[in-house]
Amino acid sequence: MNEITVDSGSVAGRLPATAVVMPVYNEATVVRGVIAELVDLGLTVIAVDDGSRDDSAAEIEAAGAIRVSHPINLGQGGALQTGFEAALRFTDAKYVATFDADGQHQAADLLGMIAKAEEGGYDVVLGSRFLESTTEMSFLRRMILKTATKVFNRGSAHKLTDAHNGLRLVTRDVAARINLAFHGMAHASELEQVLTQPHYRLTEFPVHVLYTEYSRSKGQPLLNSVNILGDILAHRVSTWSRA
Ligand SMILES: Nc1nc2c(ncn2[C@@H]2O[C@H](COP(=O)(O)OP(=O)(O)O)[C@@H](O)[C@H]2O)c(=O)[nH]1
Ligand SMILES: [Mg+2]
Repeated sequence: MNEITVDSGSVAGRLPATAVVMPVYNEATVVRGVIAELVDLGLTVIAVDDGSRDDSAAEIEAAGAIRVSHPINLGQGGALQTGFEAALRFTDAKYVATFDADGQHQAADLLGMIAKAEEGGYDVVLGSRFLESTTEMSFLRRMILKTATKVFNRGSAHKLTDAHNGLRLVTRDVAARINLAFHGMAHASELEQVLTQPHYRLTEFPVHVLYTEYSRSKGQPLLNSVNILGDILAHRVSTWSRA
């Protein structure tokens, strides 16, 4: 039983059981703190160590998460699929969330999303960086993400303001219907497509994503964004050609 109060309201007296699926790849320097904050709030964290070559596995265990490991790197999509399956198998969670391991997401935003799902009876709550303008990012990244979202919305029953956000919350029933076939980064559009089916009660929730020196230094973030756009276009083309 955890009393939680968040900006957007409160989950009256009780935090519903929520499993947080966290894809982890070489995040040893930060992942312990990110997990510990969620565990301290009463959330169950399922961290999927995707063949990390650093000490992520030990850090995950020290932080109190359930660790699931891939012997080789399957990419973020594969890690999320493993995480959804583990959440269903090892917990009785009412909700399953996805949350990045690198400190870019805020625990308070997740609590707000749980509160919103509880109060509104939503099946799917998707984090959005563009509902409120608290997230600072470069002009180029903003343009790429907005373009990717526009392309996504053309074929989607639910119109989103941010079609590629790693902070999401779904009910257990929705989680049970997720079956990602794409393992690499292409899962992003695939997952969002599954989650925006017309019969789902869906809403977005404003989230603040931190672009830190660490998150920027990890890889090629802008190139990632271009890849996302490519993935979404490729997915759309394959959907159209099958229609
Ligand atoms: N399991 C797994 N997680 C990954 C992989 N690549 C990235 N991640 C994780 O996915 C999350 C988001 O990745 P990140 O590189 O920060 O992407 P961005 O913030 O969307 O640009 C982080 O928690 C990473 O540790 C991967 O190959 N496998
Ligand atoms: Mg990141």
